[in-house]
Amino acid sequence: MSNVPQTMGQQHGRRSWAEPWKIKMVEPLTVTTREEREKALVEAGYNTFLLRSADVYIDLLTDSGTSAMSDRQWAGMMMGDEAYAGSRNFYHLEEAIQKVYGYKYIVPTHQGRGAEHLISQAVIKQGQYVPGNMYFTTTRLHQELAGGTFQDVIIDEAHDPASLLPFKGNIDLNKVQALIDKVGADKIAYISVAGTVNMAGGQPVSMANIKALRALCDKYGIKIYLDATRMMENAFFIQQREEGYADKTIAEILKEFCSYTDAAWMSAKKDNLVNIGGWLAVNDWDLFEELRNLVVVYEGLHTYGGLAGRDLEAMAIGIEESVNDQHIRSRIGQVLYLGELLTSWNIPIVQPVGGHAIFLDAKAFYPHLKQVEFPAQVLAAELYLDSGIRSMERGIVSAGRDPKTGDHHYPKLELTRLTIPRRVYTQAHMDVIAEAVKAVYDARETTKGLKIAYEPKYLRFFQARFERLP
Ligand code: PM9
Repeated sequence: MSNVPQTMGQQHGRRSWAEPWKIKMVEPLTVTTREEREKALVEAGYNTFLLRSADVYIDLLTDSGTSAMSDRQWAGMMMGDEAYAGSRNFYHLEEAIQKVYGYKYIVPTHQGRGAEHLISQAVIKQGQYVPGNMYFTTTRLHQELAGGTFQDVIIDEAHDPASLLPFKGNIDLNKVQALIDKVGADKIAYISVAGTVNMAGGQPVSMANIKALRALCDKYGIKIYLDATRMMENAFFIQQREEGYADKTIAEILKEFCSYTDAAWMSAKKDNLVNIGGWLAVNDWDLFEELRNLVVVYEGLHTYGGLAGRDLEAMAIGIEESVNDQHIRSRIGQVLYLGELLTSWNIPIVQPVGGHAIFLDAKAFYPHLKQVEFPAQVLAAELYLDSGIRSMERGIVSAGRDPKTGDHHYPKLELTRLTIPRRVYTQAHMDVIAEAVKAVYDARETTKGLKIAYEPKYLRFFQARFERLP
Protein backbone atom coordinates (compact mmCIF):
# COMPACT_ATOMS: atom_id res chain seq x y z
CA MET A 1 0.00 0.00 0.00
CA SER A 2 3.00 2.25 0.43
CA ASN A 3 2.68 3.53 -3.13
CA VAL A 4 -0.99 4.41 -2.64
CA PRO A 5 -1.18 7.90 -1.13
CA GLN A 6 -4.26 7.95 1.07
CA THR A 7 -3.68 11.39 2.52
CA MET A 8 -3.30 14.13 -0.03
CA GLY A 9 -1.58 16.42 2.44
CA GLN A 10 1.24 13.94 2.97
CA GLN A 11 2.81 14.74 -0.35
CA HIS A 12 3.28 18.36 0.66
CA GLY A 13 4.37 18.05 4.29
CA ARG A 14 1.79 19.73 6.49
CA ARG A 15 0.06 21.66 3.72
CA SER A 16 -3.58 20.62 3.17
CA TRP A 17 -5.58 20.81 -0.01
CA ALA A 18 -8.68 22.99 -0.24
CA GLU A 19 -11.43 23.43 -2.78
CA PRO A 20 -10.28 25.67 -5.67
CA TRP A 21 -13.54 27.64 -5.54
CA LYS A 22 -15.69 29.62 -3.14
CA ILE A 23 -19.45 29.40 -2.65
CA LYS A 24 -21.64 31.98 -4.41
CA MET A 25 -25.14 30.56 -3.98
CA VAL A 26 -26.57 28.13 -1.44
CA GLU A 27 -29.49 25.71 -1.40
CA PRO A 28 -31.01 25.01 2.04
CA LEU A 29 -31.15 21.35 3.19
CA THR A 30 -34.15 19.65 4.80
CA VAL A 31 -33.82 18.06 8.23
CA THR A 32 -36.54 15.49 9.06
CA THR A 33 -37.46 13.52 12.17
CA ARG A 34 -36.97 9.75 12.41
CA GLU A 35 -40.74 9.32 12.39
CA GLU A 36 -41.02 11.24 9.10
CA ARG A 37 -38.22 9.17 7.61
CA GLU A 38 -39.87 5.87 8.68
CA LYS A 39 -43.01 6.94 6.83
CA ALA A 40 -41.12 8.13 3.73
CA LEU A 41 -39.09 4.90 3.57
CA VAL A 42 -42.14 2.63 3.77
CA GLU A 43 -43.84 4.72 1.06
CA ALA A 44 -40.70 4.32 -1.06
CA GLY A 45 -40.75 0.51 -0.64
CA TYR A 46 -37.32 0.63 1.09
CA ASN A 47 -35.79 1.77 -2.20
CA THR A 48 -33.80 5.01 -1.95
CA PHE A 49 -34.49 5.70 -5.67
CA LEU A 50 -38.17 6.05 -4.78
CA LEU A 51 -37.68 8.66 -2.03
CA ARG A 52 -38.62 12.23 -2.77
CA SER A 53 -35.53 14.41 -2.61
CA ALA A 54 -37.46 16.82 -0.36
CA ASP A 55 -37.29 14.06 2.30
CA VAL A 56 -33.49 13.70 1.98
CA TYR A 57 -30.90 15.56 4.06
CA ILE A 58 -27.53 14.75 2.43
CA ASP A 59 -28.00 13.20 -1.00
CA LEU A 60 -25.32 10.63 -1.84
CA LEU A 61 -27.47 8.61 -4.23
CA THR A 62 -25.23 9.43 -7.16
CA ASP A 63 -22.60 11.75 -8.59
CA SER A 64 -24.59 11.74 -11.84
CA GLY A 65 -26.04 15.10 -12.87
CA THR A 66 -25.66 16.34 -9.30
CA SER A 67 -22.56 18.55 -9.71
CA ALA A 68 -22.65 22.25 -8.93
CA MET A 69 -21.95 24.19 -12.11
CA SER A 70 -19.54 27.13 -12.08
CA ASP A 71 -20.45 30.77 -12.72
CA ARG A 72 -18.77 30.38 -16.13
CA GLN A 73 -21.01 27.44 -16.98
CA TRP A 74 -24.13 29.35 -15.90
CA ALA A 75 -23.00 32.29 -18.01
CA GLY A 76 -22.51 29.86 -20.90
CA MET A 77 -26.12 28.69 -20.49
CA MET A 78 -27.19 32.22 -21.40
CA MET A 79 -25.21 31.87 -24.64
CA GLY A 80 -27.31 28.91 -25.79
CA ASP A 81 -27.84 28.97 -29.55
CA GLU A 82 -31.15 27.15 -29.84
CA ALA A 83 -31.11 26.75 -33.61
CA TYR A 84 -32.39 23.32 -34.66
CA ALA A 85 -29.31 22.67 -36.77
CA GLY A 86 -25.66 23.74 -36.57
CA SER A 87 -25.80 25.45 -33.16
CA ARG A 88 -22.51 27.20 -32.36
CA ASN A 89 -22.54 25.45 -28.98
CA PHE A 90 -22.17 22.09 -30.75
CA TYR A 91 -18.97 23.29 -32.45
CA HIS A 92 -17.65 24.51 -29.12
CA LEU A 93 -18.36 21.09 -27.60
CA GLU A 94 -16.76 19.31 -30.53
CA GLU A 95 -13.59 21.40 -30.13
CA ALA A 96 -13.46 20.76 -26.38
CA ILE A 97 -13.74 16.97 -26.79
CA GLN A 98 -11.20 16.89 -29.62
CA LYS A 99 -8.77 18.99 -27.59
CA VAL A 100 -9.15 17.28 -24.21
CA TYR A 101 -9.85 13.62 -25.16
CA GLY A 102 -8.19 13.59 -28.59
CA TYR A 103 -10.84 11.74 -30.65
CA LYS A 104 -11.74 12.94 -34.16
CA TYR A 105 -15.51 12.75 -34.60
CA ILE A 106 -18.21 13.63 -32.06
CA VAL A 107 -21.89 12.75 -31.67
CA PRO A 108 -23.79 14.33 -28.76
CA THR A 109 -26.43 12.31 -26.85
CA HIS A 110 -28.86 13.18 -24.09
CA GLN A 111 -26.87 11.15 -21.51
CA GLY A 112 -24.60 8.13 -21.18
CA ARG A 113 -27.13 5.41 -21.86
CA GLY A 114 -28.21 7.16 -25.06
CA ALA A 115 -24.60 6.84 -26.22
CA GLU A 116 -24.42 3.21 -25.03
CA HIS A 117 -27.57 2.41 -26.96
CA LEU A 118 -26.21 3.83 -30.23
CA ILE A 119 -22.76 2.27 -30.06
CA SER A 120 -24.17 -1.13 -29.01
CA GLN A 121 -26.67 -1.12 -31.90
CA ALA A 122 -24.00 0.06 -34.35
CA VAL A 123 -21.29 -2.50 -33.64
CA ILE A 124 -22.56 -5.61 -31.79
CA LYS A 125 -23.71 -8.51 -33.97
CA GLN A 126 -26.13 -11.13 -32.60
CA GLY A 127 -24.18 -13.82 -30.72
CA GLN A 128 -21.00 -11.80 -30.21
CA TYR A 129 -19.21 -11.43 -26.87
CA VAL A 130 -18.35 -8.14 -25.20
CA PRO A 131 -15.54 -8.59 -22.67
CA GLY A 132 -15.33 -5.80 -20.11
CA ASN A 133 -13.68 -4.80 -16.83
CA MET A 134 -16.74 -5.60 -14.69
CA TYR A 135 -20.29 -4.97 -15.77
CA PHE A 136 -22.11 -1.69 -15.43
CA THR A 137 -25.89 -1.86 -15.22
CA THR A 138 -26.94 0.25 -18.23
CA THR A 139 -23.86 -0.66 -20.29
CA ARG A 140 -24.43 -4.41 -20.00
CA LEU A 141 -28.16 -4.09 -20.65
CA HIS A 142 -27.57 -2.21 -23.92
CA GLN A 143 -24.96 -4.77 -24.94
CA GLU A 144 -27.45 -7.58 -24.23
CA LEU A 145 -30.34 -5.82 -25.99
CA ALA A 146 -28.11 -5.56 -29.08
CA GLY A 147 -27.59 -9.37 -29.03
CA GLY A 148 -24.24 -9.46 -27.22
CA THR A 149 -23.11 -11.45 -24.19
CA PHE A 150 -21.08 -9.60 -21.58
CA GLN A 151 -18.02 -11.41 -20.25
CA ASP A 152 -16.23 -10.14 -17.14
CA VAL A 153 -12.45 -9.94 -17.73
CA ILE A 154 -11.43 -7.75 -14.79
CA ILE A 155 -8.61 -9.02 -12.52
CA ASP A 156 -9.82 -11.30 -9.69
CA GLU A 157 -8.71 -8.85 -6.99
CA ALA A 158 -11.41 -6.38 -8.12
CA HIS A 159 -13.98 -8.68 -6.55
CA ASP A 160 -12.22 -8.59 -3.17
CA PRO A 161 -13.09 -5.46 -1.13
CA ALA A 162 -10.00 -5.88 1.07
CA SER A 163 -7.39 -6.22 -1.70
CA LEU A 164 -5.10 -3.19 -1.67
CA LEU A 165 -3.85 -3.32 -5.26
CA PRO A 166 -3.51 0.23 -6.64
CA PHE A 167 -5.13 -0.62 -10.03
CA LYS A 168 -8.01 -2.93 -9.23
CA GLY A 169 -9.80 -1.86 -12.41
CA ASN A 170 -7.19 -3.59 -14.61
CA ILE A 171 -8.12 -6.06 -17.31
CA ASP A 172 -6.80 -9.57 -16.92
CA LEU A 173 -5.15 -10.15 -20.30
CA ASN A 174 -5.11 -13.91 -19.73
CA LYS A 175 -8.90 -13.86 -19.46
CA VAL A 176 -9.12 -11.91 -22.74
CA GLN A 177 -6.70 -14.31 -24.44
CA ALA A 178 -8.65 -17.32 -23.14
CA LEU A 179 -11.87 -15.92 -24.59
CA ILE A 180 -10.20 -15.25 -27.96
CA ASP A 181 -8.85 -18.83 -27.98
CA LYS A 182 -12.27 -20.22 -27.09
CA VAL A 183 -14.61 -18.28 -29.38
CA GLY A 184 -12.29 -16.63 -31.94
CA ALA A 185 -11.57 -12.93 -32.47
CA ASP A 186 -14.51 -12.56 -34.91
CA LYS A 187 -16.93 -13.35 -32.11
CA ILE A 188 -15.67 -10.43 -30.02
CA ALA A 189 -17.52 -7.20 -30.78
CA TYR A 190 -14.99 -5.02 -28.94
CA ILE A 191 -13.38 -4.74 -25.51
CA SER A 192 -15.44 -2.55 -23.20
CA VAL A 193 -13.03 -0.70 -20.89
CA ALA A 194 -14.28 1.57 -18.11
CA GLY A 195 -12.00 3.99 -16.29
CA THR A 196 -12.61 4.11 -13.34
CA VAL A 197 -14.66 0.96 -12.63
CA ASN A 198 -17.86 2.02 -10.92
CA MET A 199 -19.13 -1.34 -9.62
CA ALA A 200 -15.68 -2.30 -8.30
CA GLY A 201 -15.61 0.76 -6.05
CA GLY A 202 -14.33 3.45 -8.42
CA GLN A 203 -11.08 1.56 -9.03
CA PRO A 204 -8.67 2.74 -11.76
CA VAL A 205 -7.01 1.10 -14.76
CA SER A 206 -3.26 1.65 -15.15
CA MET A 207 -1.60 3.06 -18.26
CA ALA A 208 0.56 -0.07 -18.46
CA ASN A 209 -2.60 -2.20 -18.56
CA ILE A 210 -4.33 -0.28 -21.35
CA LYS A 211 -1.08 -0.26 -23.37
CA ALA A 212 -0.73 -4.03 -22.99
CA LEU A 213 -4.37 -4.52 -23.93
CA ARG A 214 -3.80 -2.39 -27.05
CA ALA A 215 -0.89 -4.61 -28.08
CA LEU A 216 -2.98 -7.77 -27.57
CA CYS A 217 -5.96 -6.37 -29.46
CA ASP A 218 -3.76 -5.22 -32.36
CA LYS A 219 -2.63 -8.82 -32.80
CA TYR A 220 -6.22 -9.88 -33.45
CA GLY A 221 -7.71 -6.70 -34.95
CA ILE A 222 -10.06 -6.18 -31.98
CA LYS A 223 -11.28 -2.66 -31.14
CA ILE A 224 -11.13 -1.08 -27.67
CA TYR A 225 -14.00 1.20 -26.70
CA LEU A 226 -13.75 3.30 -23.56
CA ASP A 227 -16.46 4.24 -21.10
CA ALA A 228 -14.89 7.64 -20.32
CA THR A 229 -17.50 8.59 -17.71
CA ARG A 230 -14.96 8.99 -14.88
CA MET A 231 -11.75 8.99 -16.90
CA MET A 232 -10.51 12.26 -15.34
CA GLU A 233 -10.56 10.51 -11.97
CA ASN A 234 -8.75 7.52 -13.49
CA ALA A 235 -6.07 9.92 -14.78
CA PHE A 236 -5.61 11.30 -11.26
CA PHE A 237 -4.91 7.82 -9.85
CA ILE A 238 -2.36 7.20 -12.61
CA GLN A 239 -0.67 10.49 -11.69
CA GLN A 240 -0.59 9.52 -8.01
CA ARG A 241 0.22 5.82 -8.25
CA GLU A 242 1.94 4.86 -11.49
CA GLU A 243 5.66 5.22 -12.02
CA GLY A 244 6.58 7.88 -14.56
CA TYR A 245 3.36 9.93 -14.32
CA ALA A 246 3.88 12.03 -11.16
CA ASP A 247 5.05 15.05 -13.19
CA LYS A 248 2.45 14.80 -15.93
CA THR A 249 -0.77 16.78 -15.87
CA ILE A 250 -4.24 15.22 -15.78
CA ALA A 251 -4.73 16.55 -19.31
CA GLU A 252 -1.59 14.80 -20.59
CA ILE A 253 -2.43 11.51 -18.89
CA LEU A 254 -6.03 11.54 -20.08
CA LYS A 255 -5.04 12.13 -23.69
CA GLU A 256 -2.39 9.42 -23.62
CA PHE A 257 -4.87 6.89 -22.17
CA CYS A 258 -7.52 7.71 -24.76
CA SER A 259 -4.92 7.36 -27.55
CA TYR A 260 -4.77 3.60 -26.84
CA THR A 261 -8.52 3.27 -27.49
CA ASP A 262 -10.58 3.49 -30.70
CA ALA A 263 -13.67 5.29 -29.44
CA ALA A 264 -15.40 6.42 -26.25
CA TRP A 265 -18.84 6.98 -24.84
CA MET A 266 -19.57 9.36 -22.03
CA SER A 267 -22.08 10.17 -19.36
CA ALA A 268 -21.12 13.85 -19.13
CA LYS A 269 -23.29 14.07 -15.99
CA LYS A 270 -20.26 12.84 -14.02
CA ASP A 271 -16.74 14.06 -14.85
CA ASN A 272 -17.92 16.80 -17.22
CA LEU A 273 -19.71 18.72 -14.45
CA VAL A 274 -23.15 19.11 -16.05
CA ASN A 275 -26.65 18.20 -14.94
CA ILE A 276 -27.51 16.51 -18.24
CA GLY A 277 -25.56 15.39 -21.31
CA GLY A 278 -23.50 12.70 -22.97
CA TRP A 279 -21.48 12.02 -26.11
CA LEU A 280 -19.81 9.52 -28.37
CA ALA A 281 -16.36 10.15 -29.82
CA VAL A 282 -14.72 7.96 -32.45
CA ASN A 283 -11.73 7.94 -34.78
CA ASP A 284 -13.20 5.80 -37.55
CA TRP A 285 -15.17 7.68 -40.22
CA ASP A 286 -17.44 4.74 -41.14
CA LEU A 287 -18.46 4.15 -37.53
CA PHE A 288 -19.05 7.89 -37.15
CA GLU A 289 -21.32 7.85 -40.21
CA GLU A 290 -23.35 4.99 -38.70
CA LEU A 291 -23.64 6.70 -35.30
CA ARG A 292 -24.49 10.05 -36.85
CA ASN A 293 -27.27 8.32 -38.74
CA LEU A 294 -28.59 6.42 -35.72
CA VAL A 295 -28.59 9.51 -33.49
CA VAL A 296 -31.28 11.18 -35.60
CA VAL A 297 -33.54 8.16 -35.04
CA TYR A 298 -33.24 7.94 -31.27
CA GLU A 299 -31.90 11.22 -29.83
CA GLY A 300 -32.13 14.20 -32.20
CA LEU A 301 -30.17 15.86 -34.98
CA HIS A 302 -26.41 15.12 -34.92
CA THR A 303 -25.64 18.69 -33.80
CA TYR A 304 -27.81 18.53 -30.67
CA GLY A 305 -28.35 14.84 -29.78
CA GLY A 306 -31.40 15.43 -27.58
CA LEU A 307 -29.93 18.41 -25.72
CA ALA A 308 -30.60 22.15 -25.77
CA GLY A 309 -27.85 24.41 -27.13
CA ARG A 310 -27.33 25.78 -23.61
CA ASP A 311 -26.65 22.24 -22.31
CA LEU A 312 -24.01 21.72 -25.01
CA GLU A 313 -22.33 24.98 -23.97
CA ALA A 314 -22.32 24.06 -20.25
CA MET A 315 -20.76 20.73 -21.22
CA ALA A 316 -18.03 22.35 -23.35
CA ILE A 317 -17.06 24.64 -20.47
CA GLY A 318 -17.40 21.79 -17.94
CA ILE A 319 -14.93 19.66 -19.93
CA GLU A 320 -12.29 22.37 -19.73
CA GLU A 321 -12.88 22.87 -15.99
CA SER A 322 -12.91 19.17 -15.21
CA VAL A 323 -9.43 18.51 -16.57
CA ASN A 324 -7.90 21.05 -14.19
CA ASP A 325 -5.48 19.38 -11.76
CA GLN A 326 -6.60 21.39 -8.73
CA HIS A 327 -10.23 20.47 -9.36
CA ILE A 328 -9.57 16.71 -9.48
CA ARG A 329 -7.21 16.88 -6.53
CA SER A 330 -9.85 18.45 -4.29
CA ARG A 331 -12.68 16.32 -5.67
CA ILE A 332 -10.91 13.06 -4.86
CA GLY A 333 -9.38 14.58 -1.72
CA GLN A 334 -12.86 14.90 -0.26
CA VAL A 335 -13.68 11.25 -1.01
CA LEU A 336 -10.37 10.15 0.55
CA TYR A 337 -11.06 12.26 3.66
CA LEU A 338 -14.33 10.41 4.27
CA GLY A 339 -12.69 7.07 3.51
CA GLU A 340 -9.86 7.66 5.96
CA LEU A 341 -12.26 8.61 8.72
CA LEU A 342 -14.32 5.44 8.25
CA THR A 343 -11.19 3.29 7.95
CA SER A 344 -9.81 4.75 11.20
CA TRP A 345 -13.03 3.57 12.91
CA ASN A 346 -12.62 0.07 11.43
CA ILE A 347 -15.76 0.35 9.33
CA PRO A 348 -15.59 -2.12 6.43
CA ILE A 349 -15.30 -0.31 3.10
CA VAL A 350 -13.83 -1.17 -0.29
CA GLN A 351 -10.09 -0.46 -0.25
CA PRO A 352 -8.27 1.43 -1.62
CA VAL A 353 -10.78 4.29 -1.64
CA GLY A 354 -11.92 4.98 -5.22
CA GLY A 355 -12.59 8.18 -7.12
CA HIS A 356 -16.26 9.02 -6.79
CA ALA A 357 -17.61 7.25 -3.75
CA ILE A 358 -17.12 5.26 -0.59
CA PHE A 359 -18.48 1.74 -0.96
CA LEU A 360 -19.57 0.18 2.35
CA ASP A 361 -19.08 -3.58 2.46
CA ALA A 362 -22.61 -4.70 3.36
CA LYS A 363 -21.64 -8.38 3.63
CA ALA A 364 -19.18 -7.43 6.38
CA PHE A 365 -21.75 -5.14 8.04
CA TYR A 366 -24.44 -7.82 8.16
CA PRO A 367 -22.83 -11.30 8.13
CA HIS A 368 -26.08 -12.68 9.60
CA LEU A 369 -28.05 -11.74 6.44
CA LYS A 370 -28.11 -13.97 3.35
CA GLN A 371 -27.43 -12.26 0.01
CA VAL A 372 -31.08 -12.84 -1.01
CA GLU A 373 -32.09 -10.78 2.03
CA PHE A 374 -30.44 -7.84 0.23
CA PRO A 375 -27.87 -6.63 2.80
CA ALA A 376 -26.76 -3.60 0.74
CA GLN A 377 -30.36 -2.50 0.20
CA VAL A 378 -30.89 -2.90 3.96
CA LEU A 379 -27.84 -0.79 4.73
CA ALA A 380 -29.02 2.01 2.42
CA ALA A 381 -32.42 1.94 4.19
CA GLU A 382 -30.84 1.99 7.67
CA LEU A 383 -28.59 4.91 6.82
CA TYR A 384 -31.55 6.91 5.57
CA LEU A 385 -33.54 6.07 8.71
CA ASP A 386 -30.71 7.11 10.99
CA SER A 387 -29.93 10.47 9.46
CA GLY A 388 -31.75 11.21 6.20
CA ILE A 389 -28.60 10.41 4.19
CA ARG A 390 -29.47 8.80 0.85
CA SER A 391 -27.11 6.18 -0.61
CA MET A 392 -27.47 3.52 -3.32
CA GLU A 393 -27.46 -0.29 -3.36
CA ARG A 394 -24.71 -1.80 -5.54
CA GLY A 395 -25.07 -5.52 -4.94
CA ILE A 396 -27.47 -8.30 -5.85
CA VAL A 397 -30.37 -5.95 -6.66
CA SER A 398 -28.26 -3.90 -9.10
CA ALA A 399 -26.78 -7.06 -10.63
CA GLY A 400 -30.27 -8.15 -11.77
CA ARG A 401 -31.08 -11.54 -13.25
CA ASP A 402 -29.39 -13.80 -15.76
CA PRO A 403 -31.45 -13.33 -18.96
CA LYS A 404 -31.07 -17.05 -19.79
CA THR A 405 -31.84 -18.74 -16.43
CA GLY A 406 -33.95 -16.00 -14.81
CA ASP A 407 -32.10 -16.50 -11.50
CA HIS A 408 -30.45 -13.58 -9.65
CA HIS A 409 -26.87 -12.79 -10.58
CA TYR A 410 -24.94 -13.23 -7.29
CA PRO A 411 -22.11 -10.66 -7.38
CA LYS A 412 -19.21 -11.19 -4.98
CA LEU A 413 -19.41 -7.53 -4.03
CA GLU A 414 -22.46 -6.54 -1.98
CA LEU A 415 -21.96 -2.82 -1.52
CA THR A 416 -23.75 0.34 -0.48
CA ARG A 417 -22.42 3.41 -2.26
CA LEU A 418 -21.99 6.82 -0.65
CA THR A 419 -21.48 8.82 -3.82
CA ILE A 420 -20.00 12.28 -3.47
CA PRO A 421 -21.40 14.89 -5.88
CA ARG A 422 -18.77 17.24 -7.32
CA ARG A 423 -18.38 20.72 -5.78
CA VAL A 424 -21.55 20.34 -3.66
CA TYR A 425 -20.87 19.33 -0.05
CA THR A 426 -18.29 20.53 2.47
CA GLN A 427 -15.87 18.76 4.79
CA ALA A 428 -18.37 19.26 7.65
CA HIS A 429 -20.90 17.20 5.70
CA MET A 430 -18.27 14.45 5.40
CA ASP A 431 -17.96 14.37 9.22
CA VAL A 432 -21.74 14.12 9.64
CA ILE A 433 -21.88 11.29 7.09
CA ALA A 434 -19.08 9.36 8.80
CA GLU A 435 -20.79 9.64 12.19
CA ALA A 436 -24.11 8.42 10.74
CA VAL A 437 -22.40 5.39 9.17
CA LYS A 438 -20.78 4.65 12.54
CA ALA A 439 -24.17 4.75 14.30
CA VAL A 440 -25.63 2.29 11.76
CA TYR A 441 -22.57 0.06 12.11
CA ASP A 442 -22.91 0.03 15.90
CA ALA A 443 -26.56 -1.11 15.58
CA ARG A 444 -25.77 -3.78 12.94
CA GLU A 445 -26.43 -6.95 14.95
CA THR A 446 -30.18 -6.44 15.34
CA THR A 447 -30.82 -5.31 11.74
CA LYS A 448 -33.27 -7.41 9.73
CA GLY A 449 -33.34 -8.28 6.01
CA LEU A 450 -35.75 -7.38 3.18
CA LYS A 451 -37.77 -9.29 0.60
CA ILE A 452 -38.86 -8.13 -2.87
CA ALA A 453 -42.48 -6.97 -3.12
CA TYR A 454 -42.36 -5.72 -6.74
CA GLU A 455 -39.74 -6.21 -9.45
CA PRO A 456 -39.69 -4.43 -12.83
CA LYS A 457 -38.31 -6.17 -15.92
CA TYR A 458 -35.29 -3.98 -16.69
CA LEU A 459 -32.73 -2.36 -14.34
CA ARG A 460 -34.77 -3.42 -11.34
CA PHE A 461 -32.75 -1.46 -8.78
CA PHE A 462 -34.34 1.79 -9.97
CA GLN A 463 -37.98 0.86 -9.27
CA ALA A 464 -38.15 -2.37 -7.22
CA ARG A 465 -40.09 -2.29 -3.93
CA PHE A 466 -39.24 -4.20 -0.76
CA GLU A 467 -40.79 -5.19 2.57
CA ARG A 468 -39.10 -5.89 5.87
CA LEU A 469 -38.65 -9.52 6.88
CA PRO A 470 -40.04 -10.36 10.34
N1 PM9 B 1 -24.04 5.91 -13.64
C1 PM9 B 1 -24.39 6.18 -11.31
O1 PM9 B 1 -25.07 6.63 -10.38
C2 PM9 B 1 -26.23 6.87 -12.92
C3 PM9 B 1 -27.38 6.01 -12.67
S1 PM9 B 1 -27.19 4.36 -12.04
C4 PM9 B 1 -27.37 3.46 -13.48
O2 PM9 B 1 -23.28 5.65 -11.12
C5 PM9 B 1 -21.02 4.44 -16.17
C6 PM9 B 1 -19.69 3.99 -15.70
C7 PM9 B 1 -21.93 5.01 -15.32
C8 PM9 B 1 -23.21 5.43 -15.81
C9 PM9 B 1 -24.19 5.96 -14.95
C10 PM9 B 1 -23.48 5.27 -17.18
C11 PM9 B 1 -24.79 5.68 -17.76
C12 PM9 B 1 -22.53 4.71 -17.99
N2 PM9 B 1 -21.33 4.30 -17.48
O3 PM9 B 1 -26.71 7.68 -16.31
O4 PM9 B 1 -27.20 7.29 -18.70
O5 PM9 B 1 -21.60 5.17 -14.03
O6 PM9 B 1 -25.85 9.25 -18.06
O7 PM9 B 1 -24.86 7.04 -17.86
C13 PM9 B 1 -24.87 6.29 -12.67
P1 PM9 B 1 -26.25 7.86 -17.72
